[in-house]
Amino acid sequence: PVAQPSRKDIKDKYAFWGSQPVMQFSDEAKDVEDGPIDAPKTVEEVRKEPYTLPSSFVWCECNINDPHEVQEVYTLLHNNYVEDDDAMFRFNYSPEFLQWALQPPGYQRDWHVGVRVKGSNKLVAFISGIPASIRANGKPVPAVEINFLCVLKKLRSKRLAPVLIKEITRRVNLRGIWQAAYTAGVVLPRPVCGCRYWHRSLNPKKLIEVRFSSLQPRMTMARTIKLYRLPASTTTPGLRPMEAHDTAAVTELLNGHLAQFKLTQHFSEDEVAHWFLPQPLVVDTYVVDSQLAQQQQQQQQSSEAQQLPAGAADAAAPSSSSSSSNGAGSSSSSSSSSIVSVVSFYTLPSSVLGHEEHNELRAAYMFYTVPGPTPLTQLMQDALTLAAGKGYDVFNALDLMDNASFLKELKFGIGDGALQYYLYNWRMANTPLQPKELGLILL
Ligand code: NHW
Repeated sequence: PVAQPSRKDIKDKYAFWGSQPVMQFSDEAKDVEDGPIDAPKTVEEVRKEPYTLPSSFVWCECNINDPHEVQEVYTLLHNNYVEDDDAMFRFNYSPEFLQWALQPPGYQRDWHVGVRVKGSNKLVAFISGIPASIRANGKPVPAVEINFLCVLKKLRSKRLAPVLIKEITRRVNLRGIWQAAYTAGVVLPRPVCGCRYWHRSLNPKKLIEVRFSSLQPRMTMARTIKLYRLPASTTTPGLRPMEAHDTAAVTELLNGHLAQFKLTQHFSEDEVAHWFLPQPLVVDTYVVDSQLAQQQQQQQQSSEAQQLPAGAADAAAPSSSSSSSNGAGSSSSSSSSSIVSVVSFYTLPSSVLGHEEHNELRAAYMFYTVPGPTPLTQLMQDALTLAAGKGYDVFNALDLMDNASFLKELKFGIGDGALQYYLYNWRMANTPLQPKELGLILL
Protein backbone atom coordinates (compact mmCIF):
# COMPACT_ATOMS: atom_id res chain seq x y z
CA PRO A 1 0.00 0.00 0.00
CA VAL A 2 1.06 3.54 -0.75
CA ALA A 3 1.91 5.88 2.12
CA GLN A 4 -0.92 8.38 1.84
CA PRO A 5 -1.79 10.76 4.64
CA SER A 6 -4.26 9.16 7.01
CA ARG A 7 -7.23 11.13 8.32
CA LYS A 8 -5.37 11.87 11.56
CA ASP A 9 -2.46 13.49 9.69
CA ILE A 10 -4.76 15.96 7.98
CA LYS A 11 -5.58 19.09 9.95
CA ASP A 12 -9.11 20.51 9.76
CA LYS A 13 -7.95 23.93 8.73
CA TYR A 14 -4.81 25.22 7.04
CA ALA A 15 -4.95 29.00 7.61
CA PHE A 16 -2.14 29.60 5.13
CA TRP A 17 -2.23 26.66 2.76
CA GLY A 18 -6.00 26.90 2.41
CA SER A 19 -5.42 30.30 0.76
CA GLN A 20 -2.71 29.16 -1.68
CA PRO A 21 -2.98 27.88 -5.27
CA VAL A 22 -2.36 24.24 -4.37
CA MET A 23 -4.60 21.20 -4.70
CA GLN A 24 -6.83 21.04 -1.62
CA PHE A 25 -8.04 17.92 0.17
CA SER A 26 -11.60 18.98 -0.61
CA ASP A 27 -10.92 19.05 -4.37
CA GLU A 28 -12.80 16.35 -6.22
CA ALA A 29 -10.41 13.83 -7.69
CA LYS A 30 -12.52 13.37 -10.80
CA ASP A 31 -12.66 15.89 -13.64
CA VAL A 32 -9.20 17.16 -12.77
CA GLU A 33 -7.23 18.39 -15.75
CA ASP A 34 -3.53 19.16 -15.75
CA GLY A 35 -2.75 22.86 -15.57
CA PRO A 36 -2.18 25.94 -13.43
CA ILE A 37 -4.56 26.67 -10.56
CA ASP A 38 -4.27 30.48 -10.59
CA ALA A 39 -5.45 32.53 -13.52
CA PRO A 40 -2.39 33.43 -15.63
CA LYS A 41 -0.58 36.61 -14.56
CA THR A 42 2.12 38.75 -16.15
CA VAL A 43 5.38 39.77 -14.51
CA GLU A 44 4.11 43.39 -14.53
CA GLU A 45 1.28 42.37 -12.21
CA VAL A 46 3.63 40.92 -9.60
CA ARG A 47 4.05 42.95 -6.44
CA LYS A 48 7.27 44.98 -6.60
CA GLU A 49 7.94 45.44 -2.85
CA PRO A 50 9.08 42.65 -0.57
CA TYR A 51 6.54 41.36 1.96
CA THR A 52 6.58 43.03 5.35
CA LEU A 53 8.52 41.33 8.11
CA PRO A 54 8.03 41.97 11.84
CA SER A 55 9.84 45.25 12.57
CA SER A 56 12.97 43.74 14.15
CA PHE A 57 13.88 41.72 10.99
CA VAL A 58 15.19 42.50 7.51
CA TRP A 59 15.40 40.51 4.28
CA CYS A 60 18.79 39.57 2.87
CA GLU A 61 20.22 37.67 -0.07
CA CYS A 62 22.67 34.99 1.00
CA ASN A 63 25.75 34.77 -1.19
CA ILE A 64 26.40 31.05 -1.04
CA ASN A 65 29.77 31.52 -2.79
CA ASP A 66 31.01 33.66 0.05
CA PRO A 67 32.71 31.40 2.62
CA HIS A 68 31.37 33.44 5.54
CA GLU A 69 27.79 33.58 4.27
CA VAL A 70 27.59 29.89 3.37
CA GLN A 71 28.87 29.21 6.88
CA GLU A 72 26.00 31.31 8.29
CA VAL A 73 23.42 29.29 6.34
CA TYR A 74 25.19 26.08 7.35
CA THR A 75 25.07 27.06 11.03
CA LEU A 76 21.37 28.02 10.90
CA LEU A 77 20.51 24.64 9.37
CA HIS A 78 22.95 22.71 11.55
CA ASN A 79 21.18 24.01 14.65
CA ASN A 80 17.59 24.31 13.46
CA TYR A 81 16.80 22.18 10.41
CA VAL A 82 14.82 18.94 10.11
CA GLU A 83 14.91 16.45 13.00
CA ASP A 84 13.31 13.05 13.40
CA ASP A 85 10.20 12.79 15.61
CA ASP A 86 12.25 11.80 18.65
CA ALA A 87 14.81 14.61 18.19
CA MET A 88 17.71 12.15 18.05
CA PHE A 89 19.08 13.18 14.65
CA ARG A 90 19.16 16.41 12.68
CA PHE A 91 20.15 16.85 9.03
CA ASN A 92 23.63 18.31 8.73
CA TYR A 93 24.03 19.47 5.13
CA SER A 94 27.69 20.49 4.63
CA PRO A 95 28.70 23.93 3.28
CA GLU A 96 30.07 22.27 0.13
CA PHE A 97 26.77 20.45 -0.32
CA LEU A 98 24.81 23.69 0.05
CA GLN A 99 26.98 25.34 -2.60
CA TRP A 100 26.21 22.45 -4.93
CA ALA A 101 22.51 22.24 -4.09
CA LEU A 102 21.86 25.97 -4.44
CA GLN A 103 23.92 26.86 -7.51
CA PRO A 104 22.87 24.74 -10.48
CA PRO A 105 22.94 26.32 -13.95
CA GLY A 106 20.57 29.30 -14.08
CA TYR A 107 20.48 29.77 -10.28
CA GLN A 108 19.42 33.20 -9.03
CA ARG A 109 21.06 34.80 -6.06
CA ASP A 110 17.85 36.55 -5.02
CA TRP A 111 16.23 33.12 -4.62
CA HIS A 112 18.59 32.42 -1.68
CA VAL A 113 16.47 34.36 0.76
CA GLY A 114 17.51 35.05 4.32
CA VAL A 115 16.02 36.93 7.26
CA ARG A 116 18.38 38.74 9.63
CA VAL A 117 17.89 40.47 12.97
CA LYS A 118 18.24 44.24 12.59
CA GLY A 119 21.29 45.42 14.50
CA SER A 120 22.97 42.11 15.30
CA ASN A 121 22.69 40.91 11.68
CA LYS A 122 22.19 37.32 12.88
CA LEU A 123 20.69 35.03 10.22
CA VAL A 124 17.48 33.61 11.70
CA ALA A 125 15.54 32.22 8.73
CA PHE A 126 16.15 30.94 5.21
CA ILE A 127 14.34 29.62 2.14
CA SER A 128 15.69 28.83 -1.32
CA GLY A 129 14.56 28.15 -4.84
CA ILE A 130 16.47 26.74 -7.81
CA PRO A 131 15.30 26.46 -11.42
CA ALA A 132 14.18 23.05 -12.69
CA SER A 133 12.38 21.74 -15.77
CA ILE A 134 9.63 19.60 -14.34
CA ARG A 135 7.57 17.19 -16.46
CA ALA A 136 4.09 16.42 -15.11
CA ASN A 137 2.02 13.84 -17.01
CA GLY A 138 4.40 14.44 -19.92
CA LYS A 139 3.88 18.23 -19.99
CA PRO A 140 6.93 20.47 -19.51
CA VAL A 141 6.39 22.73 -16.50
CA PRO A 142 9.08 25.38 -15.99
CA ALA A 143 9.39 25.52 -12.23
CA VAL A 144 11.52 26.05 -9.19
CA GLU A 145 12.36 23.53 -6.51
CA ILE A 146 11.96 25.00 -3.04
CA ASN A 147 14.16 23.69 -0.24
CA PHE A 148 15.94 24.53 3.03
CA LEU A 149 13.01 26.41 4.57
CA CYS A 150 14.16 27.02 8.12
CA VAL A 151 13.21 29.29 11.00
CA LEU A 152 15.33 29.57 14.15
CA LYS A 153 13.84 27.38 16.90
CA LYS A 154 13.22 30.39 19.14
CA LEU A 155 11.14 32.08 16.43
CA ARG A 156 8.81 29.20 15.66
CA SER A 157 5.00 29.39 15.48
CA LYS A 158 5.02 33.12 14.79
CA ARG A 159 3.79 32.72 11.19
CA LEU A 160 7.19 33.60 9.73
CA ALA A 161 7.14 30.59 7.38
CA PRO A 162 4.16 31.89 5.35
CA VAL A 163 5.96 35.22 4.90
CA LEU A 164 9.09 33.44 3.64
CA ILE A 165 7.00 31.34 1.27
CA LYS A 166 5.13 34.36 -0.08
CA GLU A 167 8.37 36.28 -0.52
CA ILE A 168 10.12 33.51 -2.48
CA THR A 169 6.96 33.10 -4.57
CA ARG A 170 7.07 36.80 -5.40
CA ARG A 171 10.75 36.67 -6.38
CA VAL A 172 10.20 33.60 -8.54
CA ASN A 173 7.10 35.16 -10.17
CA LEU A 174 9.15 38.29 -10.95
CA ARG A 175 11.22 36.08 -13.26
CA GLY A 176 8.13 34.72 -14.99
CA ILE A 177 7.98 31.34 -13.26
CA TRP A 178 4.63 30.34 -11.74
CA GLN A 179 5.08 26.74 -10.55
CA ALA A 180 7.13 24.98 -7.88
CA ALA A 181 7.87 21.49 -6.60
CA TYR A 182 8.79 20.76 -2.98
CA THR A 183 8.82 17.94 -0.48
CA ALA A 184 8.14 17.84 3.24
CA GLY A 185 7.73 15.34 6.03
CA VAL A 186 4.53 17.10 7.11
CA VAL A 187 1.14 16.69 5.48
CA LEU A 188 -0.09 19.84 3.74
CA PRO A 189 -2.74 20.38 1.09
CA ARG A 190 -2.32 18.20 -0.99
CA PRO A 191 0.42 15.67 -1.70
CA VAL A 192 0.85 14.56 -5.32
CA CYS A 193 2.63 11.51 -3.95
CA GLY A 194 3.58 10.03 -0.60
CA CYS A 195 6.86 8.13 -0.40
CA ARG A 196 8.65 6.27 2.32
CA TYR A 197 12.35 6.18 3.14
CA TRP A 198 14.08 2.81 3.40
CA HIS A 199 17.41 2.35 5.14
CA ARG A 200 20.19 -0.13 4.44
CA SER A 201 22.61 -0.62 7.34
CA LEU A 202 26.24 -0.46 6.28
CA ASN A 203 27.70 -0.07 9.77
CA PRO A 204 25.07 -1.83 11.90
CA LYS A 205 27.09 -1.65 15.10
CA LYS A 206 27.23 2.15 15.04
CA LEU A 207 23.59 2.43 13.94
CA ILE A 208 22.57 0.35 16.92
CA GLU A 209 24.84 2.33 19.27
CA VAL A 210 23.26 5.63 18.23
CA ARG A 211 19.80 3.99 18.35
CA PHE A 212 19.13 4.62 14.67
CA SER A 213 18.24 0.96 14.59
CA SER A 214 17.92 -1.73 17.21
CA LEU A 215 19.16 -5.25 17.56
CA GLN A 216 16.45 -7.53 16.23
CA PRO A 217 14.96 -10.15 18.56
CA ARG A 218 17.12 -13.27 18.72
CA MET A 219 19.96 -11.55 16.87
CA THR A 220 23.41 -11.03 18.31
CA MET A 221 25.63 -8.12 17.30
CA ALA A 222 27.98 -10.55 15.55
CA ARG A 223 25.18 -12.11 13.51
CA THR A 224 23.82 -8.66 12.64
CA ILE A 225 27.22 -7.52 11.39
CA LYS A 226 27.49 -10.68 9.31
CA LEU A 227 23.97 -10.19 7.91
CA TYR A 228 24.82 -6.76 6.52
CA ARG A 229 28.38 -7.53 5.36
CA LEU A 230 28.99 -6.56 1.75
CA PRO A 231 31.55 -7.91 -0.72
CA ALA A 232 34.96 -6.23 -0.84
CA SER A 233 34.54 -5.14 -4.44
CA THR A 234 31.81 -4.39 -6.95
CA THR A 235 30.63 -7.00 -9.44
CA THR A 236 29.41 -5.06 -12.51
CA PRO A 237 32.10 -5.11 -15.22
CA GLY A 238 32.94 -1.65 -16.56
CA LEU A 239 31.71 0.27 -13.50
CA ARG A 240 33.74 3.45 -13.01
CA PRO A 241 33.26 7.01 -11.70
CA MET A 242 31.53 9.36 -14.14
CA GLU A 243 33.88 11.75 -15.96
CA ALA A 244 33.19 15.06 -17.75
CA HIS A 245 33.29 13.45 -21.20
CA ASP A 246 30.41 11.13 -20.19
CA THR A 247 28.02 14.07 -19.76
CA ALA A 248 26.25 13.87 -23.13
CA ALA A 249 25.74 10.12 -22.85
CA VAL A 250 24.50 10.34 -19.25
CA THR A 251 22.07 13.14 -20.21
CA GLU A 252 20.58 11.03 -22.96
CA LEU A 253 20.28 7.92 -20.80
CA LEU A 254 18.83 9.84 -17.89
CA ASN A 255 16.17 11.79 -19.80
CA GLY A 256 15.22 8.66 -21.74
CA HIS A 257 14.77 6.69 -18.53
CA LEU A 258 12.92 9.44 -16.65
CA ALA A 259 10.39 10.01 -19.46
CA GLN A 260 8.38 6.97 -18.26
CA PHE A 261 7.49 8.58 -14.91
CA LYS A 262 4.44 10.79 -14.40
CA LEU A 263 6.23 13.44 -12.37
CA THR A 264 9.88 13.92 -13.12
CA GLN A 265 12.60 16.34 -14.11
CA HIS A 266 14.25 16.92 -17.47
CA PHE A 267 17.98 17.70 -17.44
CA SER A 268 20.10 19.75 -19.85
CA GLU A 269 23.72 18.67 -20.36
CA ASP A 270 24.91 21.55 -18.19
CA GLU A 271 22.56 20.44 -15.44
CA VAL A 272 23.78 16.85 -15.70
CA ALA A 273 27.39 18.04 -15.44
CA HIS A 274 26.44 20.05 -12.36
CA TRP A 275 24.30 17.44 -10.62
CA PHE A 276 26.25 14.29 -11.44
CA LEU A 277 29.99 14.90 -11.85
CA PRO A 278 31.48 13.41 -8.69
CA GLN A 279 32.42 15.76 -5.85
CA PRO A 280 33.90 14.22 -2.71
CA LEU A 281 31.37 14.08 0.14
CA VAL A 282 28.71 15.76 -2.02
CA VAL A 283 27.74 13.51 -4.91
CA ASP A 284 29.03 10.23 -6.32
CA THR A 285 28.10 8.99 -9.77
CA TYR A 286 29.25 5.77 -11.40
CA VAL A 287 28.63 4.71 -14.96
CA VAL A 288 28.80 1.31 -16.57
CA ASP A 289 31.10 1.67 -19.56
CA SER A 290 30.56 -1.28 -21.89
CA GLN A 291 33.87 -0.68 -23.65
CA LEU A 292 35.73 -0.82 -20.35
CA ALA A 293 33.74 -3.94 -19.46
CA GLN A 294 34.96 -5.56 -22.65
CA GLN A 295 38.56 -4.63 -21.93
CA GLN A 296 38.30 -6.01 -18.42
CA GLN A 297 36.87 -9.23 -19.77
CA GLN A 298 39.67 -9.54 -22.31
CA GLN A 299 42.32 -8.83 -19.69
CA GLN A 300 40.79 -11.46 -17.47
CA GLN A 301 40.68 -13.98 -20.28
CA SER A 302 44.28 -13.33 -21.23
CA SER A 303 45.49 -13.53 -17.64
CA GLU A 304 43.56 -16.78 -17.23
CA ALA A 305 45.09 -17.97 -20.47
CA GLN A 306 48.60 -17.16 -19.23
CA GLN A 307 48.01 -19.40 -16.30
CA LEU A 308 47.26 -22.29 -18.61
CA PRO A 309 50.05 -24.49 -20.04
CA ALA A 310 51.60 -23.20 -23.29
CA GLY A 311 49.48 -24.00 -26.33
CA ALA A 312 46.27 -24.17 -24.35
CA ALA A 313 46.41 -20.37 -24.06
CA ASP A 314 45.72 -19.77 -27.75
CA ALA A 315 42.77 -22.10 -27.73
CA ALA A 316 41.33 -20.50 -24.59
CA ALA A 317 41.41 -16.90 -25.87
CA PRO A 318 41.18 -17.04 -29.60
CA SER A 319 39.90 -13.50 -30.18
CA SER A 320 41.85 -11.52 -27.63
CA SER A 321 44.66 -10.35 -29.89
CA SER A 322 42.45 -9.28 -32.75
CA SER A 323 40.09 -7.16 -30.66
CA SER A 324 42.60 -5.71 -28.21
CA SER A 325 43.77 -3.20 -30.82
CA ASN A 326 40.83 -0.99 -29.95
CA GLY A 327 40.91 -2.12 -26.35
CA ALA A 328 43.25 -1.49 -23.43
CA GLY A 329 45.24 1.43 -24.87
CA SER A 330 42.26 3.53 -25.88
CA SER A 331 40.45 4.01 -22.60
CA SER A 332 40.98 7.79 -22.58
CA SER A 333 39.11 8.20 -25.84
CA SER A 334 36.27 5.89 -24.86
CA SER A 335 33.27 6.88 -26.95
CA SER A 336 30.42 8.34 -24.95
CA SER A 337 27.96 5.88 -26.45
CA SER A 338 29.60 3.06 -24.51
CA ILE A 339 27.87 4.28 -21.32
CA VAL A 340 24.92 1.98 -20.63
CA SER A 341 24.02 2.48 -16.95
CA VAL A 342 24.26 5.17 -14.29
CA VAL A 343 24.03 4.99 -10.51
CA SER A 344 24.44 7.92 -8.12
CA PHE A 345 24.11 8.88 -4.49
CA TYR A 346 24.57 12.07 -2.49
CA THR A 347 26.07 12.64 0.94
CA LEU A 348 23.85 13.99 3.69
CA PRO A 349 25.07 13.32 7.21
CA SER A 350 22.92 13.82 10.28
CA SER A 351 24.09 15.14 13.61
CA VAL A 352 23.57 12.63 16.39
CA LEU A 353 22.06 14.70 19.18
CA GLY A 354 23.27 14.24 22.74
CA HIS A 355 25.31 11.06 22.28
CA GLU A 356 28.49 10.61 24.27
CA GLU A 357 30.54 8.75 21.70
CA HIS A 358 29.13 9.57 18.27
CA ASN A 359 28.23 12.97 16.88
CA GLU A 360 27.58 12.17 13.24
CA LEU A 361 25.72 9.61 11.19
CA ARG A 362 27.24 9.31 7.74
CA ALA A 363 24.40 8.73 5.30
CA ALA A 364 24.39 8.24 1.55
CA TYR A 365 21.09 8.91 -0.26
CA MET A 366 20.23 7.23 -3.52
CA PHE A 367 20.06 9.78 -6.32
CA TYR A 368 19.05 9.21 -9.95
CA THR A 369 19.88 5.77 -11.33
CA VAL A 370 19.44 4.36 -14.82
CA PRO A 371 19.89 0.58 -14.87
CA GLY A 372 19.92 0.09 -18.66
CA PRO A 373 20.97 -3.51 -19.31
CA THR A 374 22.44 -3.94 -15.80
CA PRO A 375 20.02 -5.58 -13.36
CA LEU A 376 18.96 -2.81 -10.95
CA THR A 377 19.51 -5.04 -7.91
CA GLN A 378 23.09 -5.73 -8.97
CA LEU A 379 23.77 -2.05 -9.68
CA MET A 380 22.41 -1.08 -6.27
CA GLN A 381 24.37 -3.84 -4.55
CA ASP A 382 27.46 -2.26 -6.12
CA ALA A 383 26.36 1.20 -4.92
CA LEU A 384 26.02 -0.23 -1.40
CA THR A 385 29.45 -1.83 -1.69
CA LEU A 386 31.01 1.45 -2.81
CA ALA A 387 29.27 3.42 -0.06
CA ALA A 388 30.36 0.90 2.59
CA GLY A 389 33.92 1.12 1.27
CA LYS A 390 33.82 4.90 1.59
CA GLY A 391 32.82 4.67 5.24
CA TYR A 392 29.11 5.55 5.15
CA ASP A 393 27.04 4.16 8.02
CA VAL A 394 23.73 3.87 6.20
CA PHE A 395 22.36 4.02 2.64
CA ASN A 396 18.89 5.55 2.25
CA ALA A 397 16.51 5.24 -0.66
CA LEU A 398 12.90 6.23 -1.30
CA ASP A 399 10.39 3.71 -2.61
CA LEU A 400 9.91 5.72 -5.82
CA MET A 401 10.73 4.73 -9.43
CA ASP A 402 11.60 1.01 -9.61
CA ASN A 403 13.15 0.91 -6.17
CA ALA A 404 10.55 -1.45 -4.68
CA SER A 405 12.11 -4.15 -6.84
CA PHE A 406 15.36 -4.28 -4.83
CA LEU A 407 14.70 -2.81 -1.38
CA LYS A 408 13.81 -6.03 0.43
CA GLU A 409 16.29 -8.24 -1.39
CA LEU A 410 19.16 -5.87 -0.58
CA LYS A 411 18.14 -5.79 3.12
CA PHE A 412 16.75 -2.27 3.32
CA GLY A 413 14.31 -1.79 6.20
CA ILE A 414 11.39 0.65 6.01
CA GLY A 415 11.82 3.88 7.96
CA ASP A 416 9.18 5.52 10.08
CA GLY A 417 8.86 8.82 8.27
CA ALA A 418 7.00 9.60 5.06
CA LEU A 419 8.13 12.13 2.49
CA GLN A 420 5.31 14.00 0.76
CA TYR A 421 5.73 15.56 -2.68
CA TYR A 422 3.90 18.78 -3.59
CA LEU A 423 3.33 21.06 -6.56
CA TYR A 424 2.55 24.78 -6.24
CA ASN A 425 0.05 26.27 -8.69
CA TRP A 426 -0.22 23.07 -10.71
CA ARG A 427 -3.11 20.65 -10.73
CA MET A 428 -2.28 17.13 -11.83
CA ALA A 429 -4.80 14.57 -12.98
CA ASN A 430 -4.83 11.09 -11.46
CA THR A 431 -3.09 12.02 -8.24
CA PRO A 432 -1.98 10.96 -5.72
CA LEU A 433 0.55 9.05 -7.77
CA GLN A 434 1.92 5.74 -6.65
CA PRO A 435 5.60 6.02 -5.72
CA LYS A 436 6.54 3.81 -8.67
CA GLU A 437 5.07 6.50 -10.95
CA LEU A 438 7.30 9.18 -9.44
CA GLY A 439 10.67 10.04 -10.97
CA LEU A 440 11.68 13.16 -9.05
CA ILE A 441 14.35 13.42 -6.34
CA LEU A 442 14.84 16.61 -4.32
CA LEU A 443 17.81 16.99 -1.98
S1 NHW B 1 10.78 20.55 4.18
C1 NHW B 1 11.73 21.13 5.52
C2 NHW B 1 11.10 22.27 6.21
N1 NHW B 1 11.96 22.71 7.31
C3 NHW B 1 11.99 22.14 8.52
O1 NHW B 1 11.26 21.23 8.82
C4 NHW B 1 13.04 22.69 9.45
C5 NHW B 1 12.59 22.75 10.88
N2 NHW B 1 11.37 23.51 10.99
C6 NHW B 1 11.30 24.84 10.82
O2 NHW B 1 12.27 25.53 10.56
C7 NHW B 1 11.79 21.03 2.74
C8 NHW B 1 9.91 25.47 10.95
O3 NHW B 1 9.10 24.59 11.67
C9 NHW B 1 9.26 25.79 9.59
C10 NHW B 1 7.83 26.28 9.84
C11 NHW B 1 10.03 26.90 8.90
C12 NHW B 1 9.18 24.56 8.68
N3 NHW B 1 6.51 23.39 4.27
O4 NHW B 1 5.91 30.12 10.76
P1 NHW B 1 4.89 29.18 11.24
C13 NHW B 1 11.47 22.44 2.39
O5 NHW B 1 12.22 23.33 2.74
C14 NHW B 1 3.20 25.65 7.49
C15 NHW B 1 5.50 24.24 4.00
O6 NHW B 1 4.10 29.61 12.39
P2 NHW B 1 7.02 27.41 12.04
C16 NHW B 1 10.23 22.70 1.57
C17 NHW B 1 2.18 25.17 8.50
O7 NHW B 1 1.39 24.13 7.96
N4 NHW B 1 4.71 24.77 4.96
O8 NHW B 1 5.53 27.75 11.53
C18 NHW B 1 9.58 24.03 1.90
C19 NHW B 1 1.43 26.45 8.76
O9 NHW B 1 0.53 26.72 7.70
P3 NHW B 1 -1.05 26.39 7.90
C20 NHW B 1 4.96 24.42 6.24
O10 NHW B 1 6.99 26.06 12.60
C21 NHW B 1 8.36 24.24 1.04
C22 NHW B 1 2.51 27.50 8.71
O11 NHW B 1 3.61 26.91 8.00
C23 NHW B 1 5.99 23.54 6.58
O12 NHW B 1 7.55 28.50 12.88
C24 NHW B 1 7.71 25.58 1.30
C25 NHW B 1 2.99 27.86 10.11
O13 NHW B 1 3.95 28.84 10.00
C26 NHW B 1 6.78 23.02 5.53
N5 NHW B 1 7.78 22.16 5.73
O14 NHW B 1 7.87 27.38 10.67
C27 NHW B 1 6.54 25.81 0.40
N6 NHW B 1 6.00 23.39 7.91
O15 NHW B 1 -1.65 26.56 6.54
C28 NHW B 1 6.99 26.31 -0.99
C29 NHW B 1 5.00 24.13 8.38
O16 NHW B 1 -1.12 25.00 8.41
C30 NHW B 1 5.80 26.67 -1.87
N7 NHW B 1 4.35 24.76 7.41
O17 NHW B 1 -1.57 27.38 8.89
C31 NHW B 1 6.24 27.18 -3.28
C32 NHW B 1 6.78 28.57 -3.22
C33 NHW B 1 7.40 29.02 -4.59
C34 NHW B 1 6.36 29.17 -5.64
C35 NHW B 1 7.00 29.63 -6.93
C36 NHW B 1 6.01 29.75 -8.09
